[in-house]
Amino acid sequence: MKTSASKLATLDIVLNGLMRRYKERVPDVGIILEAMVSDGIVASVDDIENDHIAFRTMGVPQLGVQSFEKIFLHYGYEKRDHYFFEGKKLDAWWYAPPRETDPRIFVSELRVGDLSEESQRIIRSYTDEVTSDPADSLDLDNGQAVDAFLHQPLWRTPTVADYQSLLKESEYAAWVIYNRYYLNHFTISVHNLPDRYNTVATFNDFLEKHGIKLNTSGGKIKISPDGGLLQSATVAEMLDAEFAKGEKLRISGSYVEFAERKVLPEFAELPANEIKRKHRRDGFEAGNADKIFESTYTTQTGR
Ligand code: OOG
Ligand code: NI
Repeated sequence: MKTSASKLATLDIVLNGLMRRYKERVPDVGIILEAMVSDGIVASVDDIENDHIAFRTMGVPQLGVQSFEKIFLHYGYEKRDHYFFEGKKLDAWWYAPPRETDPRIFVSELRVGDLSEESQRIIRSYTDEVTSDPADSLDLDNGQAVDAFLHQPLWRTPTVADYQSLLKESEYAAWVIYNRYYLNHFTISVHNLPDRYNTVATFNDFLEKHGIKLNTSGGKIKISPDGGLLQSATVAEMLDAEFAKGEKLRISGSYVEFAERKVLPEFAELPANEIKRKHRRDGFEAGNADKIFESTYTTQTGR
């Protein structure tokens, strides 16, 4: 189905709002984009392709993916594959965009009911403040309203004690209780970059030369079993976060990811200048994602 021009214009407002706040929160973003321009990899930051963006949610009835996805389904995104992360107690889905130039979206959700009674009690004490699905009362055709919604606190500011208690059982839970719907990462597509930078391996070298610290969980390059999707990610930036009663704690914020999508075997003979997004490996890979989640985990940020 073709998405109307007005919906696409609203989607642009929402995506721009997300990226603007994300850049402010994650200094690595500006460092990487500026280095790509100054090293001559791209002429302008507008030439950089955003492979996908990602969000995290709490799996409680009135919130979670079923609520969050209403926003992007409205703008013409289509729900695709499901992924399950048993150890991390997460579900995730990805959404294909209405235009080839828009980022894919990856949304995950904590299986709250699988946590201990104590963690569930803590989480619900916050999420119960949201008494009905907030996406149902949001005017999705008002880009400013949606932008404000994505950056407003859904529940009260957590206490340091609750954050630390959650952190012990689920680093993901602790991340969401503080960071909520802030953009978790955006992803630079490397496969269309000039020759010396168009693989995750060579792009990682460029990043490390500029002092960027990479996630090492499962190795710096995460490779799908079919060999078609290669990913790497920075270690999340730390935030001086203000908690309830003015308490402060340094916690994980957001990070940046890099993706290389290889041309599918059936299109191997296509001339390079004819290769479009649809000719490359699409979607995600649970084994890669499992390691990328750890970009915000203390096992990576504390290295
Ligand atoms: C998402 C991790 C997974 C991917 O591209 O597979 C991911 C997250 O950290 O919330 O981004
Ligand atoms: Ni990602």
